[in-house]
Amino acid sequence: FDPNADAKRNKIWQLMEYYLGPDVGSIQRGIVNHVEYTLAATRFSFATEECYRATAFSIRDRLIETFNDTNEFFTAKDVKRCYYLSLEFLLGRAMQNALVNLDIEPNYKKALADIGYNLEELYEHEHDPALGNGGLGRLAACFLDSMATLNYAVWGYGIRYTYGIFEQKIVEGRQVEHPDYWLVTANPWEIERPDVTYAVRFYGHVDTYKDDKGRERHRWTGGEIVQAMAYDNPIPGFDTYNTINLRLWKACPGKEFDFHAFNRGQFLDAVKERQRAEYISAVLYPNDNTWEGKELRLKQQYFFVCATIQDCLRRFKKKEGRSWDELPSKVCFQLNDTHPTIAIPEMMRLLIDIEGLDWDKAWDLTRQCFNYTNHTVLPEALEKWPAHLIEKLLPRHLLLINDINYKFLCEVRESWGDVGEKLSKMSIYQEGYEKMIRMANMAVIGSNKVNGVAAIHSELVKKDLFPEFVDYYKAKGQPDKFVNVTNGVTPRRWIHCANRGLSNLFSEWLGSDSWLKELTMLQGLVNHLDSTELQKQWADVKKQNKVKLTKWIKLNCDIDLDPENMLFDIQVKRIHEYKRQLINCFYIIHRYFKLKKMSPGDRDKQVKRACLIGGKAAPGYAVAKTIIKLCNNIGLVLNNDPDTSKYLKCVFMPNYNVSNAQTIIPASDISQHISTAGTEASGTSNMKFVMNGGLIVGTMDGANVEIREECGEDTMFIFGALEPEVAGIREKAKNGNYPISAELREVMDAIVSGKFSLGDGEAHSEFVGLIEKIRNNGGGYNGDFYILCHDFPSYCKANEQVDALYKDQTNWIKTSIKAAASMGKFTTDRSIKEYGQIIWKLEDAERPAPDQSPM
Ligand code: NBG
Repeated sequence: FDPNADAKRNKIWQLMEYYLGPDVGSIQRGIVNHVEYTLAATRFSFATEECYRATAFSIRDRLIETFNDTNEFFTAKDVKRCYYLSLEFLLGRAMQNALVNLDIEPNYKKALADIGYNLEELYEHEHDPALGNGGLGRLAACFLDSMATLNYAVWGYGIRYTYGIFEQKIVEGRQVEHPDYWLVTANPWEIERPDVTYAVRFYGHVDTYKDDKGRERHRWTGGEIVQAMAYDNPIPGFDTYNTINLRLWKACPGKEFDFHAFNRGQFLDAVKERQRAEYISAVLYPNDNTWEGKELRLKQQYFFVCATIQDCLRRFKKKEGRSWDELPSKVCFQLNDTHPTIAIPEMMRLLIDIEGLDWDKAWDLTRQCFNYTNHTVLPEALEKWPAHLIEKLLPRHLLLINDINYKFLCEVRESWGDVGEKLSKMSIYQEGYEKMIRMANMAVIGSNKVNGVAAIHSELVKKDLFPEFVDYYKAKGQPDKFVNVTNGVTPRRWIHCANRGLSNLFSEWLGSDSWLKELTMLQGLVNHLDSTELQKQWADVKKQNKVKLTKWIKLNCDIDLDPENMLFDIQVKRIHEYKRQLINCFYIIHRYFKLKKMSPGDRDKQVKRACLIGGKAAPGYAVAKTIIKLCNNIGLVLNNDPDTSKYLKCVFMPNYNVSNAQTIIPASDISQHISTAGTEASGTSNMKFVMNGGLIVGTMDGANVEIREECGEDTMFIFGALEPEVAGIREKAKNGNYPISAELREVMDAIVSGKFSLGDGEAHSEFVGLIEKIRNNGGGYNGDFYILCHDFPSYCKANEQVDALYKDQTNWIKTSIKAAASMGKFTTDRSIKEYGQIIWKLEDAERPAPDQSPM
């Protein structure tokens, strides 16, 4: 107790002149001070790049104020906290988002204009932080925005990779990967915390010993120690004073130093050895929806999880007189896919070996604290680590996993008897030549709730992945262990930042900008559906966005589009066979052939289309890379054909990432979400497109199903087999019963004949390989696992329906408005509320408005 605390606080207040003011003058002072004192540039002349950095620092100052106060408030109220553990956070640029959420964008704009800088230009100076692959990482980023906005005491935890997802360049139609050294210009948004570090051990061995109470205990020693250092990234909420945190760990050399090596004169070698620690957090693995069993990846997983759980338990213990029984009411963890699942045995290790709890107590607490989100049912994405690798890298954890598994299987046997096959499916171990550890099984066994990310997906998780677990927990009185939380996206970034024209239109027609926090309010727009004024404004906004994208494409691809007259048809997402960019390519070729066969007069009656495709292929995914090459070659043929290029163009847009998405998505008339039914867990860009007035061509998969429910079937162009039909279609195909339409045959023949190979022998043999794999060669099983041939005819029909509706512009616009206005469900605010209520059981922890007066 400090009797002078109040006086001290008062004094500090006076010194600091209270909080930073939101007025133009205070903003300018902040920026110019950073130019001089942080950048050591001269305040009388600084470049735009310097202005960007100084502005970023000045915004960070404000974020730090709200971040500190929020945290102090959480601690004082001792609220329950949730920690979102993810190997990926695909944040996108921070500046505009921070200004919007802090509600000072207009004043920053004025402040900068007044000293000769343009705020929008500064936005473009920011390097896109891209610590994620695709939907899974972007979802985590949207979630952070909503967690802060909803005043939940949640923090994100992950890795501060030195290299984010690679930058994709297209050279001669092929993907070339460039390393994304995003920290090269330093990152003005993060707060380095050299004082927040934890030791993380790898390898070594486990001793057993008896403690003073005679209990058998384990001690993990030896091996290597690396240090995890924290970097904090403040995440401001929208329309609230709360700011939460994304804490990312960087791997650093351990604190101990081998003085023997030093004395032996091997100083440089010893330093080199230590430096290797940094390798752990060096690079994000560039796979989306596929698992790669690399030791370094497992090291990354354990590295960040070990530091995170230590950090969270330390925070829990900070309050005096805590009992461990309180843990589940104060702490919970959300596992973003199985990637951080090693956190479960790590928690057990810390509770048992370090805190001295007994096994059953530790397990009881652990099971109550963890929850697991599944993001895919694709078998190639399910993580399985060889038991011997875990044993080598994390010997203590292997013992704990054995205990967890043994005790769990005993429990099952107790309830069900010796049900051999079921037991082997529920076991953490997959037996065989090489024993494997199934991370998904461990996540289910160690979690309180398990959720999928869209209604159809959550059903498949229960039906196809974990049916035995579902039965078992039902019998044990936990029928609600498996739940659904449909994904969403944040309207702050994906409407207000990405499409200011549309945002202004919404606010004007709805009478306020409250829709940004209550997205269902968009429904109010439907009352004005017949207003020609609204329709005109709507069309204008779309036109402007198409013009902007046209410029981007001219700049990046040197291709001219006609934004006035062409329908913009967009498919942007990771390149993956299940996402079926190939069926899109087939249709584009088919459309081209149809145009070629028409008379010029008939051509003129057709809807003009620009088919825009973008996305990265995992560097090791050969088929995906061939698909990129094919897209590019189709573009070369079509765009240079004087007969048709006015009517149909095809562009592969390079380096699809968050900031490019913010330009691309608002410009769509239609977008393609055409995965084989049952393969896309949710999809989230589908939501962004519709909110921005684009219509969906899609299959009954992932969140498309729920979008259709909300917006109405008349707003979507749905085609293809339904999920329950897919297995039967594959079975029939195996038996040779698999027709291919004449239209598709023509397309395939053309590809095989070399029409799109452009004299490149290597490309040609790759293309032929693609086609032969899916084409039925004389009955028997064909390799069309994603049933492109089956879905192609209905896909063509869906595309014809697009043209028909587009020709009726008034109806098109009304449909587009109706669809966008019906997207209220798909905000992450709704998703996070569901997590908060159903899974985390969190209270609202809104901090009061800051008191500007001294005490
Ligand atoms: C992806 C799914 C998407 C889904 C995102 C976010 C993985 C493993 N899964 O459909 O493919 O939208 O997760 O839930 O990346």
